[in-house]
Amino acid sequence: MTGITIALSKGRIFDETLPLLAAAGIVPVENPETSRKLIIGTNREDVRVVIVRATDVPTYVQYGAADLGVAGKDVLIEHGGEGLYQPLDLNIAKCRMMVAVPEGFDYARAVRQGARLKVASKYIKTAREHFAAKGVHVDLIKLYGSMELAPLAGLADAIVDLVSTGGTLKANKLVAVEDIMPISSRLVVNQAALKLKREALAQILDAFAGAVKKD
Ligand code: PRT
Ligand code: MG
Repeated sequence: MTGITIALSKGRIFDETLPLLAAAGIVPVENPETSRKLIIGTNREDVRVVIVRATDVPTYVQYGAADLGVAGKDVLIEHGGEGLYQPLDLNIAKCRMMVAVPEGFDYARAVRQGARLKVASKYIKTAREHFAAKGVHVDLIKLYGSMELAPLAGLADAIVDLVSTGGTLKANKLVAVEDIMPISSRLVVNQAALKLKREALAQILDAFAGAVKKD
C-alpha cells in the first residue's frame, strides 16, 4: 500500500486527534460520527484514515494494515505492544485506571483479611499485575463493557475500569478505592513502515510532537 494509512477509533480519540492531524496538514473529509464509511479520505491525496474499534488500533498497526494509529495506554497494555513503535504520548483522551467497589463495601478490610476478591474488568492484564504487586488474591472475570454493572448484579466484588469525571461510578453507587495509573493516548507506528516510509512519517511525527499540549 502506497501512501499513509492512519488507524483511529471514532469518538474521543478521533475528536482529540483532529487538531494534531491539522498541525500535520491533514484534514479528514468526513466525520465518522455521521458517515458510515470506515475508510475516510483526507485533503491529502496520500493520506487516509481507517476507523476501527479502539481495541483494534494496535492490531491494525502491528500488522501494517495501518502505518500509524492512536491508542489509549489501557489498550496498549492489554495488547502487549508487539511490533509497535510508541514514540509519543499525545496527552489526549486522559483518564485514570481505578479499582472501584459498591458504596459500603469495606475494601481495605477485605484486603487486610486476605479475602479472595472477585474482580470484573475489560483490563485483565492490568488488573492481574496490579493485584499481584499488592499480594491480593483475586479471581478475574473478563468483561467487554459496562463493568459498572458487575458489582450491582452480584457478578463481582470490585471492578477495574477507567474513570474520568467519576459520574458513571457515582450514578451506579460505586466508589473508587485505588488509583492504578494515569491513562492517555499514544501515537503508535508500524516498525517496518517507519523504515519504508521514513520521510512521510517523520513529517507527521514531528508535527504531532510540536502540537502536543503539555499539562
Ligand atoms: O466505546 P467502545 O466500546 O466502542 O470502545 P472503547 O470504550 O474502547 O472506546 P472509547 O472511544 O470509549 O475509548 C477510547 C479510549 O479513550 C480508551 O481506550 C481510553 O484510553 C480513553 N478514555 C478516556 C476513556 C475514558 N476517558 C472514559 N471515561 N475510555 C472510556 N471511558 C469510560 C469508562 O470506561 C467508564 O465507563 O467512560 C466511563 C467513565 O467516565 P466518567 O466520566 O463517568 O468517569
Ligand atoms: Mg467506550
